[in-house]
Amino acid sequence: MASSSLPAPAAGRAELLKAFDDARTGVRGLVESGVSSVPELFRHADPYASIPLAPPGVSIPVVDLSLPPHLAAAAAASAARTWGFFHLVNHHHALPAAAAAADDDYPERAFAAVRAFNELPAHERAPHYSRAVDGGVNYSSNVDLYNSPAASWRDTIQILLGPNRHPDLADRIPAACRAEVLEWEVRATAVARALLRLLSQGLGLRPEALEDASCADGKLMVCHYYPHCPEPERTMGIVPHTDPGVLTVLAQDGVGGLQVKHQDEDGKISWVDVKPVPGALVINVGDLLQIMSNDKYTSVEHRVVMNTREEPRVSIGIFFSPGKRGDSVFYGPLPELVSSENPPKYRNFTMSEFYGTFFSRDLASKALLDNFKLSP
Ligand SMILES: O=C(O)CCC(=O)C(=O)O
Repeated sequence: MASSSLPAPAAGRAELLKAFDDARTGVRGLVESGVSSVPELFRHADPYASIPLAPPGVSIPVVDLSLPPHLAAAAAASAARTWGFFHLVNHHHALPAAAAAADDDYPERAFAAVRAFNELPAHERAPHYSRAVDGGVNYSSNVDLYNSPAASWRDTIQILLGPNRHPDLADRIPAACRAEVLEWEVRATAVARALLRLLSQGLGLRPEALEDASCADGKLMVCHYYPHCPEPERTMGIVPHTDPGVLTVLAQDGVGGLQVKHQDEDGKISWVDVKPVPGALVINVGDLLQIMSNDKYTSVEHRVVMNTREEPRVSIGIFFSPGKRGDSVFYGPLPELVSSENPPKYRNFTMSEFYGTFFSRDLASKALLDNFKLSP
């Protein structure tokens, strides 16, 4: 009997993942091919099904960069301690006056450019598709595609902006969004520096303490594109996770979907919608800042849920982390913050150990901090 008359054996998950990756067009490519349901590879069992959504009206705190620095520092420190997340308004105050006045079309111009790249015809996107990190830029779907139990509904351009910026970095960024994402980098970096000064002050340190520890020099930009999803309740945009770095500066367009896990004063845990606020950036504390602050600041789980809107969603995050790397540079709780009354809660480690641990897990594992925790 001819073997072609037998039903084809069901392809295994590994083969299906490879076939998806080999198509080189991401989740957007699935949508272009007309899928009307979420393929099995992308189906998630909600690990947090028992955690309710917070009632409307509950939202992350707001920090206003136009306030006098001591008030802004107090507000940022309080938000970093209690929520690990906040909206930052009047962020143009971080820019030199001339730049702030010149053009306030950002980050919207960067969103439009990232959307334009993702909506190029498949044959124009595919040559950029790669998981290789050595050139400093890659466009792919799900950084943890081969490590996670279920893939998520998003495609991403990753750009390693520092340290050790590739000399040809700009040329490697897709032309459709090159100028705009690099302009956004300048603005977001000024914001991160201003916040690091406020957060240092909030710890009772010199304003320069976190910048001197090179915390604005490591920069990874992620430009996420979440295509419209035919069955939003079956998948996720990004699974619950904490960010590994020091500080994340995130710009989101008006579509929404980001949620933060929050425990209120009565101990009740819920998912809180981070509704888009025009003109505001979303800022969050990463695992490294929780460690460096010896648990004074909190790195909090967040996720992106899909919604029924027809439009795709775009967000652009920059993860700031220490730029000083190498086997003789150690990080841990800042020495100024530990004493015999307040002993260190974490051991010291190098950045290569830290990121080696981060990349060996799937994004959703929550135990990154536990690898560095000292027993009480
Ligand atoms: O797209 C978003 O709003 C969040 C992205 C995010 O959490 C991440 O890139 O780690």
